Amino acid sequence: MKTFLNEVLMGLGKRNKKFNSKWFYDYKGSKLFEQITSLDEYYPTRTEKKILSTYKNEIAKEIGANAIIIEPGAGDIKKIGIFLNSLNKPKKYIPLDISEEYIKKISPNFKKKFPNIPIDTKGYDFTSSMKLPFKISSSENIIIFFPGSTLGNFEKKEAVQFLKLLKSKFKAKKIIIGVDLIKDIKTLISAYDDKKGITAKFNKNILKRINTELDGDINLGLYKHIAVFNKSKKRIEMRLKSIKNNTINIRGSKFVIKKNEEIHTENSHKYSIRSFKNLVNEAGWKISTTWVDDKKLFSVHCLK
Ligand code: AVJ
Repeated sequence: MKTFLNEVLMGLGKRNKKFNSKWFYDYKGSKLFEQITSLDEYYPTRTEKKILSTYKNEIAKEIGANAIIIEPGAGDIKKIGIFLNSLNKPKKYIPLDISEEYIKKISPNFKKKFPNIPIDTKGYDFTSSMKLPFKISSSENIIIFFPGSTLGNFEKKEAVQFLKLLKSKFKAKKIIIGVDLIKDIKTLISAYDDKKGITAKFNKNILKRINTELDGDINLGLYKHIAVFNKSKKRIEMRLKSIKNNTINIRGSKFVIKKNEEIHTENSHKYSIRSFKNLVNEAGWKISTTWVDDKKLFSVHCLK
């Protein structure tokens, strides 16, 4: 199994050091991400919410009756509520999150707001090969709700694989998915490098976790948050840049980090409607509807 320890040791052992961005999300990291979503610079969350609310009836029509809605990486569960009351007899809502502690704290709120909709909250890493923590039957109207442009964290190949997996493993009939769009670089970069420094804290949370959970000895003050736009790959990359030569010790393994060396911590791919369509088709899905805001900052799609 790929544990946090294994992946961190592997990631630091590489010439181009990197961590998987899923490790941001312990309880603390999930809280920090919640703060990011209300920053002025971070346009995706509010824009996507607006799209979901403007088109909730059309979305409900796509979803159809008696849906079982599964949300991988559900986080604060704030988006499903936007269109839930527009749905025709939704059967069940299954939010999944890598931080069980966080999602279990969040779900009572949902129960209060929607007492008539059964919710089955699970701590589950949707990128793992572990078997699903719930029973599923392909005769059900299974809908995957995957907002937030979480798909953007995957490399292209992984994104295709994941979309395929939603059919083969999750038995999805349709997918409602949020995808961030390519736009001017300034807007993109400031969304990932905010003035208040919340994104910097979020990025460094991974170092903090290494220290507390893996007995690491990283001096957090020696690392600087940076966000750059990779033009050829059309993605924001977050990195942690060391300002001095230093060493990292983790349970008997020692790593030497040079001044100005960077640890790559996240990719956030941006798409055009066309490049997203190509990706979707490669995975055997078709776009049935696309909804965007008037500034074309963000997109929501129904795949079938
Ligand atoms: C939760 C993956 C959609 O990529 O925009 C926010 C995470 N990272 N700020 C994104 C994130 C830095 C976010 N996703």
